[in-house]
Amino acid sequence: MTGAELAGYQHLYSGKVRDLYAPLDPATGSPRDDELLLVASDRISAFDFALEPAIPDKGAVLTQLSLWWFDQLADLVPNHVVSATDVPAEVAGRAVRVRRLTMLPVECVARAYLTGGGLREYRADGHVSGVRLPEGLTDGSQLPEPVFTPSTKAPQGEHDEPMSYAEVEAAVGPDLAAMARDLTVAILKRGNEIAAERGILIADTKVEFGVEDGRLVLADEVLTPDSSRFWPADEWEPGHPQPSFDKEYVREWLTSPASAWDKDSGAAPPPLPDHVVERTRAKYIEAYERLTGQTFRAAADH
Ligand code: Q0Z
Repeated sequence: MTGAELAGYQHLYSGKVRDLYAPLDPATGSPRDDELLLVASDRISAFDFALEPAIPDKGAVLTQLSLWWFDQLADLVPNHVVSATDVPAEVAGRAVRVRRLTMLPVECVARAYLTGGGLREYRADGHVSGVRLPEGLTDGSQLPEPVFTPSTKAPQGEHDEPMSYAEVEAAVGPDLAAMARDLTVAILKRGNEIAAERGILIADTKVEFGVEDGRLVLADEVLTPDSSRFWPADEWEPGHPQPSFDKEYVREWLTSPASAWDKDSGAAPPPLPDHVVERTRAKYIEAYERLTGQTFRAAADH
């Protein structure tokens, strides 16, 4: 359910798995320019396709996990959260009111383990985002230190392109560039310190910052499985692609003969069977419960 209409809010935008609204001023009926409502849906994507059906409670799990991380990171960086409770009942648990900020025009990525686009860059010339790496690294290798690997914010449906650090400096100025780099790396380090105790590795993460009075404010979602690669620590074995903590069953089924789907055909994937939906839901909840040490409770239905 996209739920484009929310009483008291103007729908602004829908991404593949989330929706953005502006609260309406009750006095004037016009959209406020100082706050937004971020709503996480239960939609899931894989191989760049939105899949069906939705994963029950995924939006709430990711929203609650992000809120928990904002608290864990509060001594490193202020965040955009206004309220997680002053939201419409039909999106309770999966929506957050936030301060509307001027966003940095950069996807701030840090990598602690080598895979994906970072691995492709390393294989080409031994560097990732301008940083020279040791020889002999392979898919899944831990990096000596997390590396800031920023990228462009591509329009929806297009892929983000790597940006050099000099391009980030040119886009936002050297002071904000340095703050964004240092904070992104610090967030991933803190994330991994906490996650390691719970058997999860965070290979890489993408964060978004707003600017307020010349300072950076952590916005959007943070250290969720949709913005980061979570790997089960006990299965970590460099040398091949690592299983995804959350989407392993989805990817395994979609690429198995059981789905009869060819991911390179351009055709839309078939609907996920119930057992894949149920096991995937359980993985999201397991990630939340392992990381936070709290039992996940779904909000009552409305
Ligand atoms: C985030 C996004 C979507 C959720 C804009 N605090 C902020 N101030 C200004 N803009 C944003 C934020 Cl978080 C902002 N996004 C990404 C899209 C649902 C988040 F559809 N876009």
